[in-house]
Amino acid sequence: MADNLAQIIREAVAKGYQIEPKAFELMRKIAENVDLTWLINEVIKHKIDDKTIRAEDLENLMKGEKKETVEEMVREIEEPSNFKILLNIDNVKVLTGTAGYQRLFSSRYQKLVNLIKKRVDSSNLHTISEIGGERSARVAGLVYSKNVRRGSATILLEDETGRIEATAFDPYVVKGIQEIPLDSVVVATISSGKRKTFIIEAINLPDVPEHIPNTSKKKVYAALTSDLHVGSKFFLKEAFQAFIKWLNRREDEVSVRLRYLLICGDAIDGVGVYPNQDKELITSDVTKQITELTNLLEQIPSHIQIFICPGNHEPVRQAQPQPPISHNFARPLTKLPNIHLLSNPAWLEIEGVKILMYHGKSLEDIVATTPGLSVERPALAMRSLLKARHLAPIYGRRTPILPAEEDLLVIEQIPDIFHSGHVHILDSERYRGCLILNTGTWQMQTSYQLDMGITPTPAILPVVDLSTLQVVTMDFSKPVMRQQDLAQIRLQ
Ligand code: D5M
Ligand code: FE
Ligand code: ZN
Repeated sequence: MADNLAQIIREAVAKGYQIEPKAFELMRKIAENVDLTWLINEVIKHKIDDKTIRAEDLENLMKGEKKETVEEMVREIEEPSNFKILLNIDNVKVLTGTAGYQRLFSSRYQKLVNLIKKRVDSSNLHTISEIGGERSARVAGLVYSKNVRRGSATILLEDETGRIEATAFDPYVVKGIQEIPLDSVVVATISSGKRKTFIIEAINLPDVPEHIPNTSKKKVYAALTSDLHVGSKFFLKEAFQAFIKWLNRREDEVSVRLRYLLICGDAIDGVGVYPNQDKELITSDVTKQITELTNLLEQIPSHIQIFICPGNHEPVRQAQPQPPISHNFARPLTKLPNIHLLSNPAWLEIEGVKILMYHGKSLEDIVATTPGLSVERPALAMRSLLKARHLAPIYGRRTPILPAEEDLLVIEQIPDIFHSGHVHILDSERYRGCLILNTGTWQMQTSYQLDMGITPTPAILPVVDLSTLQVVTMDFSKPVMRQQDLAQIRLQ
């Protein structure tokens, strides 16, 4: 037995583990009665970062406090996956021209007013045509324009009965107006001022109510990511492969219990997306880029369900909502049974957790027009979208919006997780029970981003425990390319 003990200890040390003296004592005592090889292997399997074997580890296992062995965990994860695709937009009735946009905005207004009516006491909600009496009136309207000055802010508000120009002087209300995206629907309390002017006494976005998020009954993890940019010279292939290897090794609880991978747009780099992009592409053939993406994703264990929505680099219509990548391009991907191609945006329910995926193009417009917001904190810009209950409220800037019968960019339900990318900076926030995650990128800084002053946070993967909505981040940024290698690529 003593020989056996010495052998077991040697093996554990060779694997990089230290054995605490108390643990050593305990092992000596129990060596006669317990299968020590099994026990130590089990302890090691349950360890993630900790490299010390302690007496408690052994005791807990023997007491059966660590109820599950890895085999049990694996059995559990082999249960069928549990997800529903709640909204996948691939057939929109497209309209044209001004009339098309009028229909779209009317749909937006109706949907948001219905949401507002559920949220606030709507008994005294008036139309714009009814404003002007002695008393102040509450109206729901679309912010057509706004002009924020020092000490006051004027907005032009529109509903189906007309338009009204009204001004706020209260500093709190003026600040509120600064944060309201153009073309969003608000509830404003308006009173009459002197000489046929109107005063805004209060103004609010529809917002989401505080809610207790849905969570999974089982302990399962979902990896949320975006912006791989496969095909770009700046795609960090080695780092992404390190992620795939980690998934396959299944050495820790997170990788064992990881059942879902969400890719929120820009999976490939596409072509003709920004000036001189071709100089930064490994291949300017989109089909080859998709094949390369497929080659990577097929190495992911097949029990992991993969959901992919398009971004502004995919070969699909740019006007939002965007359909899933078409079969023409996606054929290699569709051969993998665990891959699900979704629209942008898309709604999912995974293990009971409601997830909104939206690539995030409109974040550029939100950041550009809202004082205090910046690309460094994309989760705060995402919070503005949640408050507006709309994924791309601002019309006519950098986010192309499709004229359609129905506005499918309204955030009609309350997500438990709101997932975006595009900005290439990992960031998260909690807002009223909702986990907001902007999931960064696997692409190093491009020359374009260098010019724009955008410093990405590549190859850091957030993984969400769906039973608690807690996030752990896995850092695959090493091995990354050295800066001098990058400089060389830029020079080419
Ligand atoms: O976007 C990567 C990053 O570059 C993201 O932070 C937005 C920014 N970006 C992209 N396009 C533009 C334009 N046209 N103006 C300003 N900033 C932009 P990606 O979609 O991966 O190229
Ligand atoms: Fe991107
Ligand atoms: Zn993008």
